[in-house]
Amino acid sequence: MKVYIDGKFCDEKSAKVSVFDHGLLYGDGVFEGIRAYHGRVFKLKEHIDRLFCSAKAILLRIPMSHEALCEATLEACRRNKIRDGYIRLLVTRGAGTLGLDPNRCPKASVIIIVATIQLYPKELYERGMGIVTVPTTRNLINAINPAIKSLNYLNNILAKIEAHNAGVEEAIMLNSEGFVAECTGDNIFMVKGNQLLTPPLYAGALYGITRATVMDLAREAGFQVMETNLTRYDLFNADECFLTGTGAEVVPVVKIDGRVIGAGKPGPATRMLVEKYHALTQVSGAPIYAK
Ligand code: PXG
Repeated sequence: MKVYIDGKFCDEKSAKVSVFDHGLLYGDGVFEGIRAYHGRVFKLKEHIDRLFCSAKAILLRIPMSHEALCEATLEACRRNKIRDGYIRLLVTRGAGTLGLDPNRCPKASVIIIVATIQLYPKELYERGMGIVTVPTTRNLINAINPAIKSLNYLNNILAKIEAHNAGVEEAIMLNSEGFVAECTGDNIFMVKGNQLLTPPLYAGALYGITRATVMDLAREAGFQVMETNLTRYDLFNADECFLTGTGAEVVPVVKIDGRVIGAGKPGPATRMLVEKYHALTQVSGAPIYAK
């Protein structure tokens, strides 16, 4: 695979960053995880928009325009002859000194890695997954706001380890007030009657692009979609629950902390959204190759 680093493509073996890069030293940077389907990059503009918002929040100047970054992403797919895949785009503060001061990092680095994607097993979508709430809480919004997709994911990684220790793939993270924030790399939703509910951003959720897409699809299908604080009690008593994310798409959840959710199998609203989301990925996105 060819990796884009600061305007050049190099072989993955020689794709290296400096040990003085503040992305490595301090997790000082931002990133995006993007998918390509059928020769198109899904929601490319939305991902680049969010990258710029994350960068703005940490006072990181991305040394490229929005358009140039979209084009570099498409070119990275072309160089790797990708039609379906996963794109990891990151902007680090760049190489500096061993001290914290970001002013000693003259130029941010832009890296684009294109890869194939490791999907959850198909049966997980058919049977649904079990998840648990973990002890590691979400970062405070007045610390590193979780809306920033920063390179510092240790909070989420700890929660992921705790999920694995409990024998499941994903973890529900609560915020410091005890409300549901989201999972380690996915947003969370519950269905109750005709309502589709998900935690608001101020609860410590990421402004998920899959989240926004699924909310639109649900509204079109006649659901009342609301962002509201949720407790574990609300989730336990939901008709249906599912997770959304670029990698996972829409994944049904059938068990939370040992409580069976709804009928214990993926429900009709979830199945409808899995299908509608999948259908949308097949027909929309920024074309990688000229027609
Ligand atoms: N919450 C968090 C904390 C995320 O990192 C999502 C929700 C879903 O957002 P999108 O925009 O993708 O719908 C994410 C993004 C992984 C992995 O390897 C997943 C994400 C990021 C980094 C790695 O599973 N998901």
